[in-house]
Amino acid sequence: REYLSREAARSLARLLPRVEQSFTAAGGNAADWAAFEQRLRREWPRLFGLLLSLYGHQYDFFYHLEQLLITMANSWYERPDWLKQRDAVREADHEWFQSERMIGGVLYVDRFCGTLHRLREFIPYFNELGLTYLHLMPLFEAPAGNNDGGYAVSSYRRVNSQIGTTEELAALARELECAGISLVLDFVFNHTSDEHEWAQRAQAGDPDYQEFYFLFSDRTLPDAYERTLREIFPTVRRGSFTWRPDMQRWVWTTFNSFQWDLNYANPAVFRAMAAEMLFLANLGVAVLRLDAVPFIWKRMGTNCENQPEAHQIIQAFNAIARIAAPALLFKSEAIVHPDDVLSYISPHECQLSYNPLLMALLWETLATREVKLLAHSLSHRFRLPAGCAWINYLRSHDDIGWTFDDNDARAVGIDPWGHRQFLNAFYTGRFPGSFARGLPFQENPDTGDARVSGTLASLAGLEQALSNGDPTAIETAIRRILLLHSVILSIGGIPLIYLGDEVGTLNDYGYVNDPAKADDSRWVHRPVRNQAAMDRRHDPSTVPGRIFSELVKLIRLRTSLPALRDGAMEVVRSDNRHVLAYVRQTGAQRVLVLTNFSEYPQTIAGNLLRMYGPGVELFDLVSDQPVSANEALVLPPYRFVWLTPV
Ligand code: OTU
Repeated sequence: REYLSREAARSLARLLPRVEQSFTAAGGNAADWAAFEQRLRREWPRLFGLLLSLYGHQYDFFYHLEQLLITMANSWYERPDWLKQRDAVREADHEWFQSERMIGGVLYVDRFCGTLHRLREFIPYFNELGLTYLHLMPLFEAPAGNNDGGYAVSSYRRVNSQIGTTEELAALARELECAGISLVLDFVFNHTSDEHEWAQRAQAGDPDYQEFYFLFSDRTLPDAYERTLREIFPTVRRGSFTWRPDMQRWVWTTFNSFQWDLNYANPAVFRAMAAEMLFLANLGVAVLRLDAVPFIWKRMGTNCENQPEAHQIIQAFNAIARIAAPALLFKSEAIVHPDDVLSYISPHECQLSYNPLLMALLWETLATREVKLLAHSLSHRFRLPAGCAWINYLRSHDDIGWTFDDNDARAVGIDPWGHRQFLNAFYTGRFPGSFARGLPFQENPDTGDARVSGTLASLAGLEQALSNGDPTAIETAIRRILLLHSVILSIGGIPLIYLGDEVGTLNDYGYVNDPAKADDSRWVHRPVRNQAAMDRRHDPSTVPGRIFSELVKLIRLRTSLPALRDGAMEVVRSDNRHVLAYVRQTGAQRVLVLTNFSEYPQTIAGNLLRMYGPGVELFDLVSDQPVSANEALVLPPYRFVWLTPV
């Protein structure tokens, strides 16, 4: 440790004059440099330690350090003033994202409205929903045809020309900010497309760029790695390597054959991606969604997921952001075992993270009508370190995987393997009595593993109910959709709405006619904008109108309740296996939330309401009704209450 701090100080003393010189030569002023230097001095011991551990054994380590610092200083110099102002505001209020006013939305620009230019017309709609955070799905250059929904990035700087320009994106970021909405974009940093300039230079034989990727001339190493690797997209292609006849090389491709994994053991890759990250930050991005974080470091003999170096790399990016783009936050996208999901979440790594466990278990609870696995898992897995927040979502552009912990399941009497088989059968409509219309995704014949595709509404029973024309079933499906949203709006963290779900968008089976999409069932739940439903959103006699108006009501309720800020949440007893109960409290305000996951009325004893509720005479904010804790409360099918004192 002493050695480390001595070397950190020594290296900074050597580097600072050169970095300052380059900053001044570029035209940077003294005040800006002072701000940069102050943050650099604060973060340097941490950044230096991480980089030394990752790359200190390289003969040219010091060269990479110097280049990295120059990149950071130049990026700070180029950072637009409005972003520097936002940096100052958010550094002073670094828990801004814990507010009860935070509501997220996510959409594909091309599928929602075609272009960035047109997206501006929908800002009033986003405001109507109360959005303060908007994630635009990948919109940069990508190969024509199949590009994994944009997750095969050919340039991190050029917007796909069909969607717009980089200048339009930067202008939109500012316009959104003026409307109170922070822009979220992906940082797809595990891989590039095979059409990225780096990959093309590698294909042309440039050895510097060949070292950006994992290339092998024969099967020796790929075979050795594959002994312990998991297959991510087994129905598209077996194994994790792709043969490139033009190069006579095997390329590491964890996902599709056109997505080349980057080699972060090479400091030049780390540095190049840091530059891309800062470019995105300077466009006005407030939160970067770090795609596929588990995969970024490979180690022979392991599954090459969640390696310690993967954490160090993200922490180093975090330190770089603190120095050169201080307001930038990271959102971890790790859809893995809950322990591993948690391992990425810290103020020094990713401040935000998807909550795949809550997502999967809400669907599990809808299928079983029993809350035991959800309540047990949440009771010991929901709490996060201070300064961090969950992103709670119901659906995303991806599949649903059953990522609960096997021992959590066994603890409540559930056989984990059999249960996953049941859930897949239930949500693909193969289980008798199922209300869901989903599709299997990536069924692996070797392991029996599968995941599920489908929109929220189709999985919650609306598609089946509408096709049967059954009014009771339609009502039930609407109740399920609202119940799920009630949980993500009240449980703690940032709720994230998958745009389209707010008006009950159903599966779109048309993707099978497009050869670039046909073998990826996730396209069933990536429909185009549902304008017809959006037009009916204010008409309470329609299904979209019912969902939209009640959802907006819940959103307004959330934003008016300080007790719902941050993530402090306590699961409490309901003594009813169909009812989830939790308490939210901030300062003096306390809210008790009860949710009935069954299609039958359920009773909660008065003594439990008195024990956990915020008083004896209560008020349910959802139904606008008084509730007395002197008597038992009967929750109608799929109903929920948010109880405050009268
Ligand atoms: C992510 O998902 C994206 O969300 C996907 O849309 C992409 O296809 C993929 O990366 C490649 O860029 O396997 O089924 O936790 O579960 O990162 C989705 C890791 C995925 C993976 C996750 C990945």
